[in-house]
Amino acid sequence: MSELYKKAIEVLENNWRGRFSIPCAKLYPFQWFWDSGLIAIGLAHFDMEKAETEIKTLLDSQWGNGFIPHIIFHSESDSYFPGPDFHRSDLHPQSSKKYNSTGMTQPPVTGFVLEEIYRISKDKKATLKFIESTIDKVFFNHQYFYNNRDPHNEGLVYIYHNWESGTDNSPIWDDIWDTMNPPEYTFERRDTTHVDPSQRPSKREYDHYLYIIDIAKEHNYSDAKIAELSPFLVQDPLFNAMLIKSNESLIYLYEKLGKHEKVSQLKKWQEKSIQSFNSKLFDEEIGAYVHYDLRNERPLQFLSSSSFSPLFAGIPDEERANAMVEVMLKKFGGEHQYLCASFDPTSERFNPKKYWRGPVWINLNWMLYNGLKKYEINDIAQRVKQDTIDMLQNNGFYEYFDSRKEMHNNGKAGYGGNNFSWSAALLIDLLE
Ligand code: 9WN
Repeated sequence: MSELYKKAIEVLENNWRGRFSIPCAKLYPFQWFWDSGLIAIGLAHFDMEKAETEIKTLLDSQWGNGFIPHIIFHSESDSYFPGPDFHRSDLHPQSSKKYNSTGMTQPPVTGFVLEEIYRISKDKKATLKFIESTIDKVFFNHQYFYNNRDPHNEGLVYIYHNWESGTDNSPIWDDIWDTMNPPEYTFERRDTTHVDPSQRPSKREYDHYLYIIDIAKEHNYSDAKIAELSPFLVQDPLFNAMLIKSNESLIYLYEKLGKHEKVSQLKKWQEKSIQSFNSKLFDEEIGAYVHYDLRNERPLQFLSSSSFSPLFAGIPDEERANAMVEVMLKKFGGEHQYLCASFDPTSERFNPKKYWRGPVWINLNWMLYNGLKKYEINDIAQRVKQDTIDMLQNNGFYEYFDSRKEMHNNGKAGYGGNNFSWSAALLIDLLE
């Protein structure tokens, strides 16, 4: 076992809180939806019981309507803002009676995480039993999305907040902020006491984030009202690719379990989703997938690492996949760059140090690696893998990394939180 692998295990063990993992001490002291799923993949390699517990705890937070929140506030903590008192998700009539949480969600990774855990397991029979006890909750979550987040019945679900995207202050959202003029809020930021403010979103960006929550709260988090009124209503290629990838895994696992009743519904969703995804979200001019602003009925024509995430879900055909990779290499893959920046490095909105406005994130790299392998684009897949290992090796288990190679000479090119769980978890999976 290499030193790096051992350190990754240490990070995960330190971030374990008995029934779930925190993404990062102080900065993110609770359980987060997509972090939890991705962390479980790493845990499964050395402690299957913890991996299963992680997922069970996450699914235990599910609401009466199938919704799963983006943060589950298991404990009180004054090191994070906004907490449960600001979110007030209890206003929703079907919210969890057991846990405090937010009233927004995150990319639905759980379906494919169950398949990953099954792939990793050395005791398939026992793991299948665990999957049997949890899979219906994941199906219920997908049903929530298709029934409540797809107003035009297109098979594409919307997100109503940038925190639902997981790519929180992507420059893509700038176009939406331009359509809004929220009040100036008075509040105490906590993130900027843990991390250099130049690597985090601005105060004005936070005003927008809080304002969207206030609109949702005013209507007790009613999905119908949010669809009608939220200034942020976006069909996100990353979010929808996660749903499609998870649908595919649920089909595979239900068939394995010999439970065929749910499979026909999943296949119906899947067919419509893939069809609309390819016709509505692919941008011929850009040569990759882009976000669609449903509130203002317009595509948001920007390249980001989300543009390539459909490879992971097998959405483009081979010809399109290969053409997309050419676009990626041209814009993101020069010899002085690590793959893959989170935003188009040739754009004037690119910022190599700031959160989702440019730095490389390990979860998106992990998806890209697996997506490239799926299409047998093996040389680029190997490059993504090696770049990922090098960045972690040179700097530590940071939250995000500078994509410019020259910045990596002194081990200070890791940004955001350190000892970050999914960076460790997905490294473990890459090294296996
Ligand atoms: C808000 C926990 C989360 C990740 C997100 C990442 C960041 C939170 C924040 O941290 O977002 O959800 O406070 O900045 O952007 O992807 O899930 O690691």
